[in-house]
Amino acid sequence: MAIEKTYSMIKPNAVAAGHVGEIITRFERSELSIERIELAALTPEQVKLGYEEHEGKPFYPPLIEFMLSGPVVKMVISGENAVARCREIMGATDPEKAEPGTIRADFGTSVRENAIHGSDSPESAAREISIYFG
Ligand code: DAT
Ligand code: MG
Repeated sequence: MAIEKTYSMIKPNAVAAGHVGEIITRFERSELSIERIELAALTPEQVKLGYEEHEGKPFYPPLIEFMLSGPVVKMVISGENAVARCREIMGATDPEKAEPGTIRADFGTSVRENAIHGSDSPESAAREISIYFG
């Protein structure tokens, strides 16, 4: 199995609600490692580039606005199959469809405000680490 890196970020709703510690604990208790972590306000340029694939979709403008509504916690997470494993720990995009015990099931409040982001491939991870960490 491949050792990979993935990009993850705790979204503004979960930071504002005070769930950062609990979310980080889930990664610390997993076999994955947090390599890098930083609380930051994103720039409009970062968010637009990060979500470029969704430009033109109806949910895109409110998504950009939401991601700029408060600070996020940016992370680089590494380990075996980190991309897929991180997405398992996160749960499905829609918190109502996410497996019980996943981060999105427990801390997501809507499809948009689903508490956490995780890259969808090693290529996206490399791109997103460069966008968000520079
Ligand atoms: P994921 O974050 O699981 O990779 P995605 O890449 O399809 O999901 O979408 C990116 C984000 O956009 C997602 O985390 C929340 C928002 N989003 C996606 N579909 C949505 C929808 N139908 N309504 C509102 N927001 C949506
Ligand atoms: Mg995605």
